[in-house]
Amino acid sequence: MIGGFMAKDETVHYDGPAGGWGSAKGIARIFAKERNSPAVLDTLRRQNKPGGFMCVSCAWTKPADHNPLEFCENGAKATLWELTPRRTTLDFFAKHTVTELQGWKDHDLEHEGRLTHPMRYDRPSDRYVPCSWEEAFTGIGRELKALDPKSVIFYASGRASLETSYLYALFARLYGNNNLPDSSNMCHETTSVGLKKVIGASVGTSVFQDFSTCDAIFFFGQNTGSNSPRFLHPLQQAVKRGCKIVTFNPVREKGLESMINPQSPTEMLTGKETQISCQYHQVKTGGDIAAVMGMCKHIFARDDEAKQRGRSVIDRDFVAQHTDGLEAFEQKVRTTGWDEIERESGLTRADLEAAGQVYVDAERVIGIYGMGLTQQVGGFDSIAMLVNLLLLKGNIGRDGTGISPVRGHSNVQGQRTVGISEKPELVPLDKLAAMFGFEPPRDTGMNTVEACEGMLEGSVKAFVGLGGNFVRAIPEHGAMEEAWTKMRLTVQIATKLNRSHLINGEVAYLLPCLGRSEEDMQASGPQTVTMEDSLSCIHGSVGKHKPASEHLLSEIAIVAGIAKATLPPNPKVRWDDWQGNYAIVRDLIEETYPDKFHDFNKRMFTAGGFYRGNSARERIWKTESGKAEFTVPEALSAAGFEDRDGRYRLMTLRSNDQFNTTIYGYSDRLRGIEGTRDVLLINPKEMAKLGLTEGQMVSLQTDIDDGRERKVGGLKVLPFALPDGCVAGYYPELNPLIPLSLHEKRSKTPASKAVPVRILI
Ligand SMILES: Nc1nc2c(c(=O)[nH]1)N[C@H]1C(S)=C(S)[C@@H](COP(=O)(O)OP(=O)(O)OC[C@H]3O[C@@H](n4cnc5c(=O)[nH]c(N)nc54)[C@H](O)[C@@H]3O)O[C@H]1N2
Ligand SMILES: Nc1nc2c(c(=O)[nH]1)N[C@H]1C(S)=C(S)[C@@H](COP(=O)(O)OP(=O)(O)OC[C@H]3O[C@@H](n4cnc5c(=O)[nH]c(N)nc54)[C@H](O)[C@@H]3O)O[C@H]1N2
Ligand SMILES: [Mo]
Repeated sequence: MIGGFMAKDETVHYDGPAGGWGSAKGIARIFAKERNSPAVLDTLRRQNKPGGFMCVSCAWTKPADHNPLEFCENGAKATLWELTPRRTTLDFFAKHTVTELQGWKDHDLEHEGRLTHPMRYDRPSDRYVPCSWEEAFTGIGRELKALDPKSVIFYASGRASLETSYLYALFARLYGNNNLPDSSNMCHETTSVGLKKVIGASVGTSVFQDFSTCDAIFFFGQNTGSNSPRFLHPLQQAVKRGCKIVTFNPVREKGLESMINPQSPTEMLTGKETQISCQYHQVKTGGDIAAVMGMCKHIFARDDEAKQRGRSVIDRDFVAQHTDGLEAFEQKVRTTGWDEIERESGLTRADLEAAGQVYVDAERVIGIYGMGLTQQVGGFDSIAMLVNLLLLKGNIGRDGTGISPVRGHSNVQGQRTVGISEKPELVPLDKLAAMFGFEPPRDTGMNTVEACEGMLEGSVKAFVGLGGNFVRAIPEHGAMEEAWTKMRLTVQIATKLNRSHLINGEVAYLLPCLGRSEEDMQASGPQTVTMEDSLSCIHGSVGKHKPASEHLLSEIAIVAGIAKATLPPNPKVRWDDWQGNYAIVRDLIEETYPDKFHDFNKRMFTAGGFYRGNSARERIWKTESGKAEFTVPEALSAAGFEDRDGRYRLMTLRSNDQFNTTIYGYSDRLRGIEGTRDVLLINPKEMAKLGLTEGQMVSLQTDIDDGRERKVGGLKVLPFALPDGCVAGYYPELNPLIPLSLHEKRSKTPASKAVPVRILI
């Protein structure tokens, strides 16, 4: 027995469906644990509805035709976590030294509750001490003015609103750099770079309506049940009307197997579950390129047969009119052997032919993907392969079709849309120059990996974090923590205490801000903020809850405060006006991006959000060739390293009880793993090969020979249904194992889903 569930096939396995009573219990547990007040329930009732407050958890869309309660287990947990009555007060900081707190677990740090006062790190006493906002802004401004702007990083973690993000990016450029890495750099940067290259648009092309008309959905490496649970509703409806869902994932994720809709009394009472995937393929991690190659082989074979009957499986008209490069791709598919495909994907020819046949039979197809594809050395090729597959039958730019990456943080896509980018070519700099009367920097800024490299070599001197937990989320944890303390200045804008606040530069500030669910009162009255969801719809969000402390400022007020203390006066740059009325900031966004944001203030409460448009959806291909591009992958494996005896491919996973580095608890309910996160998941066959027994403690060591030892110990062996040669554990605990050099080739997204490791017994 593990965690109350019978082990099945000798592997840890939860037999219940996603959703159902399990999710209701998950919410109740956090409600009790955080001792939230009943007023919080009102916030939940308004969650993700027009005029309400937009969830701080995932970026899944907020449909116009919403459920009576449009939130999921994890969205509720995120809200309850933000609205906790607990406070990390000045007393707490007086009691504990920073060095002592470094020994605390991620869960315990955040569980202390909301930060209440602006603070500065006092090195002699090794404690955070209170400081006034004025002191903080003046102190930060003084430091920034003394530094070379090129040596300063302005990170953002994907949660801050469009208004804050626009001003934050503007501040960095007025100050003098494009060093604007975003959590997206660790996440969907492969998408931004990859889709831009092959279809000329950096975000997905599907809209919500497409899920009501598609005939098949192919799912690659996205864990809907835990990471975007509200998405299970349209999936369940799709299945009920006959849509086929085919999943590729090394892990049998519960949400993609079956669900009970917690919004349906009948389903809850009868326990009737819907099977979600009609085929579930446990592809080897890094094996998706090969898997899609196999499907394409089948499609070409069916097309050859159809030709003899004067027909065609491939949409030749679409291919001729809209695409480039089919010939080279087709040749690659035809010359790649099934033996290679089976070896690299870990799947059989029969499996891949069955998946390919679903594609052949479907008129309208959507391709979904998440971190399973993006966080690989060959992530670009994996995404490009999925696009190849879709292009064969014109499945982009038509109703019921599309490529649909599922984004992470609630506004991570929007942050990029309004200028948080290290890539100046993606930002209308000339327009900014004219609007604000300055010469913006034109050189490319640093992304996350480059910022880390800069810290390691000492060229990066300061870090400003707009949310997030950078030091904990990045690869190369050990060396990075050491390098971090060598910086001159670190500034963290945050709601709760986390590990990144405990590894400080010489001068360090911790600035507490309002959460999105809280009322944001400014000179012109209560404010609205906006965000962009995964399907490119923009929504207004109004926080109504009483702020956690009277000393909190909004993120915009903090950015404005730092900016005013740092920059010389400029009559076109009116921080006080902007801070006093966010509608003026929305006007600036509209002026900068008129195509996407026309009538922004008028449209922001449109039910279901307003769509900001996507050229590829209109079949306008803003690529180098002017067409959608077929791509020949560089290699069949996305892992980017050779298999060797004793070497395993490690995936770092999220549990159902966390939001990134925020650990709500120790229950990965949907995988049946309870009570600990320090685990090594491995299949029974590999366990037998190594002579491992369940519960045995082992260490993992990175199997890369670059002169640096990376090891994590104290991991409990749990038998788990994974493909041979693959092992798994949790992020962020295993981040010390990920070398900074192991990243996607084009986008530099850290390759957190295939790290070469050895198991030390
Ligand atoms: N509750 C909750 N919600 C979240 C988050 C959270 O931590 N908790 N995080 C948010 C953020 S920032 C993001 S980016 C998203 C992340 O959401 P996802 O994109 O779902 O990311 P992960 O859970 O890291 O991994 C996704 C899946 O990839 C699979 N996988 C691993 N390797 C491979 C492979 O080689 N091929 C294939 N096909 N699959 C593979 C894993 O088994 C896992 O099921 O979720 C967002 N939503
Ligand atoms: N090994 C491995 N590493 C990974 C990943 C992986 O799958 N495997 N995933 C990567 C991905 S996809 C991502 S997106 C990154 C996540 O990296 P980050 O976005 O940097 O990390 P989070 O854990 O989301 O940040 C949590 C902190 O944000 C702060 N916070 C919460 N709400 C607010 C708010 O409203 N305002 C402000 N200012 N602060 C707030 C709180 O202080 C909280 O402690 O991690 C990446 N790292
Ligand atoms: Mo993410």
